[in-house]
Amino acid sequence: MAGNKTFTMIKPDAVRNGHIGAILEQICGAGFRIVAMKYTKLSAEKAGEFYAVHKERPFYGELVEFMSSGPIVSAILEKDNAVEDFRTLIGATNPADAAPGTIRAKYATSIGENAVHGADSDENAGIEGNFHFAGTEMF
Ligand code: 3AN
Repeated sequence: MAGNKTFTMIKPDAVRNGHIGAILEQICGAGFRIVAMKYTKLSAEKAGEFYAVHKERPFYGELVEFMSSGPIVSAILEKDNAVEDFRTLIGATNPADAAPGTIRAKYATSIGENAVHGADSDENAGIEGNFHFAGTEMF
């Protein structure tokens, strides 16, 4: 059965462009409940660790540099079928392919700077949520 939690980050581009409020409104309006949330900045080391699965990809260096370039909002969200429903809400990785109305269609500027992250499986949602919130009380 699909799990009821996912992990997200509002990425540095969306924070810089002033979209935190609009993105959180869209997330909550779609029925997600915030279980944990923080405004923080990843070091290059931490960003590299978070995206270690992409280490061999040609864009890894660029991705790490971008994700550590400014503050982010990270959060754990709760909803039935959370991972899949959140991926639908954010849209395709490349904003040019993202369905109209999705968060990436509205706020992403490129495939690399694509406004939000959403975990791609229940297993990764757990790993990523722990990476950012281990030891944090959940509400
Ligand atoms: P998603 O975030 O939609 O799951 P992934 O897992 O394929 O996409 O990629 C992780 C992150 O790597 C993306 N959110 C994006 O920021 C970056 N990325 C993916 N593909 C490219 C690319 N071709 N060029 C630059 N950055 C990319």
